[in-house]
Amino acid sequence: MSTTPLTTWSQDGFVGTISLDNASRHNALSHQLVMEVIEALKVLHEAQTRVVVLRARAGSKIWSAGHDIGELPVDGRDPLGWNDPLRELVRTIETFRAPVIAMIDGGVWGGAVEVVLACDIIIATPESTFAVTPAKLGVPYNVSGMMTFMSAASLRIVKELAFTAAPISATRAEHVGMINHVVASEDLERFTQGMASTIAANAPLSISVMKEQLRVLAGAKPLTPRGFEKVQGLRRVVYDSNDYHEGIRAFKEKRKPQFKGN
Ligand code: LCV
Repeated sequence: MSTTPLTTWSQDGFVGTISLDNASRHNALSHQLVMEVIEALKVLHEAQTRVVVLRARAGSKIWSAGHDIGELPVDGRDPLGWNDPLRELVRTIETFRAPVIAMIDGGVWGGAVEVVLACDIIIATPESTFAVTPAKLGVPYNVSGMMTFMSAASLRIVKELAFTAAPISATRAEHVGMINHVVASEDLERFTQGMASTIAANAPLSISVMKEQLRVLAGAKPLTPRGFEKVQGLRRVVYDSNDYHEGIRAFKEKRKPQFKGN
């Protein structure tokens, strides 16, 4: 693990800001970067922060390239199991006491889309895009991640994003209700800070309770134990497959993968 920090954070009054800052890897969600964000959230929680803005350093062309593909396991282990740092980050954001606003200017890929969708409010520039990539890499997706997607968009949109793995523009994402606002790049910070200040001036306890109520209610989907075991077990078919290895190999070799469906 590098000792150079891959993120920065700050607090101004009741508003906290966490900035992804690893341009050379397009803010890929490596173990280190993710743990730094989780740590920053813990510190901001202790500091009574009432709203957090999660952003990339100004000028980043890519908000985040998603899970660090170099860190995906190739030994038959579940790539996105319960203890994966990315899963922990999603849970930390979802259960963070105060709202987290994702401020996006650039491409958002793979697991980073889930991180963004786990945030409470999403504000993006028209140039931003969102790509759901497991099918491009041959990776199985986790069950709670699927639920995050289903809470963020209609089933039809989730299917299109998941099956094509193609980026969706911020304008379309706003149109289908996946994100809150599309704001021109030059107005993004002012607009986001304005919303953060509005939230910070409101009653924090009322907001944190509503956030938790909405999280519990949105996740209250009836599912039999057998149904859960089925959707969870299905994932193994993918991470045990040749295509899973091919997807990761192809990315590392900078070529198009040749998927065979086994
Ligand atoms: C490690 C990277 C990455 C990266 N990891 O720049 O949701 S799931 O299931 O799919 C989950 C498992 C997941 O989130 O997987 C990751 C999904 N992400 C992607 O599919 C995007 C992968 N990245 C790209 O397609 C390109 O990097 C984009 C289009 C974002 C930017 O292209 P560009 O030509 O501007 P490079 O590809 O040259 O990237 C710069 C360096 O960052 C590394 C990449 O390998 C390269 O390293 P080198 O300088 O050593 O060649 N990099 C980029 N993304 N996710 N490393």
